[in-house]
Amino acid sequence: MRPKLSSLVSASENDVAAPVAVAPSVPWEAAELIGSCLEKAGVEYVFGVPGGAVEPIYNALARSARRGGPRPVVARHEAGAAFMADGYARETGRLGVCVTTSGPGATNLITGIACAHASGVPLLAITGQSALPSFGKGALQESSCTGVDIVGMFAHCTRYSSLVSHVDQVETKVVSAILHALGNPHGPTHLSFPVDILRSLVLPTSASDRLSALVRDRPCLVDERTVAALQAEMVAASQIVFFIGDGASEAVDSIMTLVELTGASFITTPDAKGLINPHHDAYRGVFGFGGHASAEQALAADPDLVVAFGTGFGELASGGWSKSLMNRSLVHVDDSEENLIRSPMAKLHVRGHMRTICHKLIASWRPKSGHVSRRAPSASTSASRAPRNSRVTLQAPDRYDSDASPIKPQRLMKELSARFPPSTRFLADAGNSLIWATHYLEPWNRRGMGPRVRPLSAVAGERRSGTSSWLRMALEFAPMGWAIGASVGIARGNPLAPVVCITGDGSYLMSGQEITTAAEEGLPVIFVILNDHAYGMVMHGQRLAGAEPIAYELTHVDFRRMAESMGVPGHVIESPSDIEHIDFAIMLARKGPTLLDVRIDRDEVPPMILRLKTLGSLSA
Ligand SMILES: Cc1ncc(C[n+]2csc(CCOP(=O)(O)OP(=O)(O)O)c2C)c(N)n1
Repeated sequence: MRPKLSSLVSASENDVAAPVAVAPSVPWEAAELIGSCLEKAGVEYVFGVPGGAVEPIYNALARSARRGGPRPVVARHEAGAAFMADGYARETGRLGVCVTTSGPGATNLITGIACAHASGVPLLAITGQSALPSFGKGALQESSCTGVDIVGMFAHCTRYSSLVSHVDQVETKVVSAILHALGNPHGPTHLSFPVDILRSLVLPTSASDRLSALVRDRPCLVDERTVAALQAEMVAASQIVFFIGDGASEAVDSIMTLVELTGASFITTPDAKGLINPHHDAYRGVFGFGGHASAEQALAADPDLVVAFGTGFGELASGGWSKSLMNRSLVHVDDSEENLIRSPMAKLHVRGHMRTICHKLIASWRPKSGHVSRRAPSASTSASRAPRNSRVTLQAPDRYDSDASPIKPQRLMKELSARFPPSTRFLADAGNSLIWATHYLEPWNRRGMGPRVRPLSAVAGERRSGTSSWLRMALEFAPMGWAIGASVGIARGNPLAPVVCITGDGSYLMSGQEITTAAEEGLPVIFVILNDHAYGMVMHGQRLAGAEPIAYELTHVDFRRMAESMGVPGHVIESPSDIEHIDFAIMLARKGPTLLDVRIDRDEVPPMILRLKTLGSLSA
């Protein structure tokens, strides 16, 4: 039976700006109408690559940019545009929008849209089409159902994909696509517009009148009965572990309060590490891919209650669906039905708005007699550079401190953690970057340092999104190059926070051209390339599995010179001492990107055994 949900909080969940577009009383071009709907939905930027079939949209964006409305950000490849829109949406909580021309522009976009689909990121993809009367006649770059069927292709990786075949559909379909993208669960949507439709004149209807309010005011529904059941479980339990997934971002400050009240310890998925303070004394590390033995031990100690917040238990997040996590001690708290159906073995599912659920648990918390709450860690202690959290065990602590040359990737993570300010947004790309960052990156982020500390979103230099994270990754689809585009989108969405993109040389050779978009936009993104002249993850995977050593070597590239040829300053780092010669203050003050070409010790083995086991390359 579907549980009854009640609404506790009517406050809006989004910080979307008030609309400024004014609808004319005379007909206007459909492309203008699209721009006005985007503006009502709080859209500031449209990431994309232009082309003939979307020329009317760029014309509309040019006019909108002049009056301070949505404006284009031009990527170098359409997948990069989708990754930028993805990063922007994750950082701001707003809708990410990307636009491409028909045919190859649209097909280039697909990897980025598929990635957003796998991660549940709210995007709207707009593609062009040749004019309706030309369908079926072999028009240039035709992508209708009689050509390369782009609406059909996107149907498999979006929540809504539609061809707008009449001008009177424009407003309704744009509103539908926006609301589907921002609905529950979030995800990408797609609209394809024939160029003659974009140029057609249309009178606005009332379909988008309520769009701003619908986007802004999200109900905070919870299932009261199961919240009470969880409350009882928590009071009865003597040992509680919280398992935090990346879907728990809006609730994480409240989860930290629950950690203090209940004395629970907590672990995270790799992509939720950025939501918490890794120096918190109740933290036991990352569970899953690239994670820590201490997190596994927290579950192996057989806690009587494991409460999972905001996770779909994907392969890399769940340690390959580990039985130590997915068993009868599990309670799953989530607002996503898609996530909830992934934990059928759980003893309880608590469905609803996670922050509201946590507020209810906090308000009604009555500990057993004799129970002592954990003392909130003090912000001042944490802000000073105390020793690292010894409760989170590292695979190779000696490498973390090693002065050896070439620089160890573990030591590089230590340096990145220490050298950038707490507000920094790190991104880790597919490949070994993701593993090294998951395991070894530990910046001094103050999240969860006691109730008197302002939440992360209120710290100077932070922009309110309710989804702030200091470490982002695309854990589900994991396309190489995601972090490169996404870092541009995050920087565009939050110009006050430094952005550090950790990527591999293989990924950079695939997508590094987007650095020129960062330069054009004047965005302070630091691109850190783990240069091992190899597809390192492939090389180590083959070595660990005893497979044929093949197809991993890459050309030696001097990425600093490559960056300099694009007008971007760069540094080569071969040993830890090279880092001393870099002026980080100057780098951070720069209105534009910087590239660090780090020649790492490529023989260091990242903690990646788990993936090989689930692939069947190693015996379990
Ligand atoms: C688009 C795409 N192609 C292929 C892969 C498979 N893959 C995963 S990691 C990897 C190697 C990445 O090499 P590099 O970017 O140099 O990073 P490293 O592992 O060396 O740090 C490959 C080929 C992928 N994830 N995405």
